[in-house]
Amino acid sequence: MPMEMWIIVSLLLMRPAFCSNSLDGFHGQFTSLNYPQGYPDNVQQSWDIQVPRGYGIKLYFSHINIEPSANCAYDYVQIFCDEATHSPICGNSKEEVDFQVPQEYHTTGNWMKVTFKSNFSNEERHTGFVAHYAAVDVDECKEENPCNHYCNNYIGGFNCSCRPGYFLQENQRTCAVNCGPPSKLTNGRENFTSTVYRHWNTYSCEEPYYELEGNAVFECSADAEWVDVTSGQPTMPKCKPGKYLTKYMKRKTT
Ligand SMILES: [Ca+2]
Ligand SMILES: [Ca+2]
Repeated sequence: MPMEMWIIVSLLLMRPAFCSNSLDGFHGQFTSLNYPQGYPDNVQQSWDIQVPRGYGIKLYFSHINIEPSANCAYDYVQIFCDEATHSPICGNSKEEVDFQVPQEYHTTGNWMKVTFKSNFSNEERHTGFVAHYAAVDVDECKEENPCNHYCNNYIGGFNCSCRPGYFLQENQRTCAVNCGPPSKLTNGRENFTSTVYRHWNTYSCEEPYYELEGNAVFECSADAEWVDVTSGQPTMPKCKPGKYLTKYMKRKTT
């Protein structure tokens, strides 16, 4: 073989093996390169695991045999999930007494990344690892407590429900009472954007012919009743004839 060819072949053999994989099933298994024959030098592998929304991921290793080194500086497996990076893993789960096969890893999000990296040498053969993952339900009611009344967890999701007399708001999370439309004011009008708990209604009169007597601002209370925000009472204000109208009426009667 000519010299040039030898150089090309040597460079190809030395070239790091990059490999990126996507896994999107409900469960699966993956291994380091060439498992169980022993992984090569200069390997970089990564696995992006994605399960459907509403599920988290459980991951565990059934076998690990990676060249041991201080802080796993040489060769290692590493896990990224829930915006956190876990410590690198290396060593041998079978021979080393002190080595503990890592416990299961759990995510609350539906994505996880696993990377494997080997450096330029191994003094002896190391078989690598076997990892298993599965989609598991996330109990959103425990993790987030997203509902203000009842939270109902189910596999792949959750929903909220309300105590009697309340209804679920558009956000599908919070429960509120509904006061219904506020009472009409003779010679006046109502001004409100919503009729549910804690929303306000402001009365006004047909100025300048009528003037408001009493308080203008009412709130939908927890008892599903419009109450005056100042007094807490449901006492309605009134629209009384104003100066113009009083003069006009006087003129008309004289
Ligand atoms: Ca190595
Ligand atoms: Ca769930």
